Amino acid sequence: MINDRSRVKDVYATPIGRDVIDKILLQLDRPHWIITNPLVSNLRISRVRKLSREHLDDAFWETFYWLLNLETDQPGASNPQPAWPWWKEAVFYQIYPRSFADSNQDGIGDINGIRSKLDYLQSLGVDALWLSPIYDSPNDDNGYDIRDYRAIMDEMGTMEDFDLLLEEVHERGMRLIMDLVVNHSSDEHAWFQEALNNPESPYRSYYFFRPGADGLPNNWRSYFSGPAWRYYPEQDVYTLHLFSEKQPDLNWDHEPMRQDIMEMVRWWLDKGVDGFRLDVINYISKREGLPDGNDTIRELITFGGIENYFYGPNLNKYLRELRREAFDPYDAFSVGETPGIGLELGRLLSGADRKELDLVFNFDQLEAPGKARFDDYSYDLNYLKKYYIKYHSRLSDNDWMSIFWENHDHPRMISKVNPDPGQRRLLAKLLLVWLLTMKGTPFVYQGQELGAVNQKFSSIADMRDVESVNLYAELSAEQGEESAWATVLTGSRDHARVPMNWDETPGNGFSTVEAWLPRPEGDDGWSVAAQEADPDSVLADFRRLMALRKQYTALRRGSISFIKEKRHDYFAYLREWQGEKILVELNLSDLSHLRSQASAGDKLLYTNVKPAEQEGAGRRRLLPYQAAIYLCK
Ligand code: ISL
Ligand code: CA
Repeated sequence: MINDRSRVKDVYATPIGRDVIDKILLQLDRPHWIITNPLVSNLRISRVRKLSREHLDDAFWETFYWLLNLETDQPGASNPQPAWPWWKEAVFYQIYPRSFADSNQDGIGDINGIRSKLDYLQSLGVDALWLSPIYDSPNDDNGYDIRDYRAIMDEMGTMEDFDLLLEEVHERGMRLIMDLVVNHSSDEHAWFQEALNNPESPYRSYYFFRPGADGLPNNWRSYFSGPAWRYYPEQDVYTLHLFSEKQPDLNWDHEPMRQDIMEMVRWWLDKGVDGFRLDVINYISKREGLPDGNDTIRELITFGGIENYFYGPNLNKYLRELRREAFDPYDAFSVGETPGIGLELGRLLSGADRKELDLVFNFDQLEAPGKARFDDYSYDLNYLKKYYIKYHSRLSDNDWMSIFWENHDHPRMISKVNPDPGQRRLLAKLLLVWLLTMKGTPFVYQGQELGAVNQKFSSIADMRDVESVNLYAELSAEQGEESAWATVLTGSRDHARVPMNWDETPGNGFSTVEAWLPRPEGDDGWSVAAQEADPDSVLADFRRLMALRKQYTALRRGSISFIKEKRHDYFAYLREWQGEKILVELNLSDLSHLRSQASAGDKLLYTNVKPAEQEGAGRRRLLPYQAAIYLCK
């Protein structure tokens, strides 16, 4: 047990303590040894408390101790016989169905649209598709608010369409995973409607209802602005919603609710889907009594209340139950979306011996130290490099990581790193080399294979995302419209949600009518059609890289070791598997750098620069944003 008598090193030895301290160091961009040097690591916590009295009050320490003592397990150090389930060698491709392809010209992407593009998806070489939600939904959060878990959203098509899709995906040798959104449902779900309108309903316990008379039940904040509680005047009750007010949180402590969810999961697995991506799955277990969030923590990370649910007391138990009762009997795959989870907790949630999830999405790499999604800054790839080096220094054979930096919730990476159009092609290719040769399971987000960038939205009227719309309203009231717009434009999730760019016709081959979220003009030449016709396109290289990944086992299974780690703007690693050895070299900047590692006999398998450019620069130089892959002799 961690208490006042513990030392700093004892705290750092707990998985939660290590993740929290690492996160703070990361935010402050400070090195490890600040904590691990003997002077600091031997300090007693009582002493640290005294020293930090001005900033951290008793309530903070109480909460911190509670958190630290929640998890007494340690991530497994090794696994004598690592297995090779399909998902470790697969490349996943995420489809945002609303924006992928519109088959019936109503401006909204749909299931038959996806079916019409299966040949394209197969031609990419990807092994599995992940569909963002297509269930019946009032679309307050684009389907992440589910009204009926066993029905298809009208705009998406029918269940027959879905069954055909699944069949056709399987026929092509690919797999299909669905999005499982069970931290919350829609307020229009039958369970919620019954619970709200009938206090005696058994469904009351499916959610978090609190009497209205007492005022706001706690100080937790919603991720989509305002308090995490919605007040219903007619019924005089509050309900908890960590996301939009139309997304009430489900109460996982209530067993019948869990049983219903598991039955629903089995229902989909019976249909033959291959697994799920589990939306904000680490938020499902809330601390008993739903106590107030600590003020200091709220000031530090703005998400007031998060310490009460980001790794709640029963999380591991519920995940094991879900796996045992639903996933395992079908040998189904699971990847958890786990915002706020660091390295060690991620290992506890996905270690092979843990029987919880297969993989997690860790978000630590998505923003630079001290930055958040809505901050305007350029992302330094040296940070991404540091992140992977650190990860691989801690992971064992018991662990496996997901590799990604884009999805439907984040602006495009190319724009964050370097929005200069002149560098787009090179940078897009460099990022794809990285994504597809790093050790782990890559997740490609639609458009990434084209080098998609952020959109030139001109006003909030162009945007649809509930988060952007609410944030704009909140910020305009506080700081005026101009500054509110600048902020929203920087971090909006709509950048990644505009329709796929299929061709150069008006509507970009997505739809002939105006799309639900129109794509601003000015991206000619970057469509699928244009890139299919260009052997030097990002798309062409995406396919080349996928082929290399298939050809060389080292790129999928191989160990990873890093070369010249300290060298700024340079990232290189070796992947090795049973004598096959592959070297990857990346120039992280838009300047030339000396090449260090490739020796004369190494065979160049891929590079993103033209041979003539290379000749001109000399063999030993890495050109700006150059990426190269060698088969070593
Ligand atoms: O965008 C965020 C809030 O500021 C992220 O924290 C995001 O909400 C978080 O990663 C959870 O995302 C998932 O659940 C949300 C949904 O809106 C996102 O699209 C989904 O990916 C609620 O279901
Ligand atoms: Ca449609």
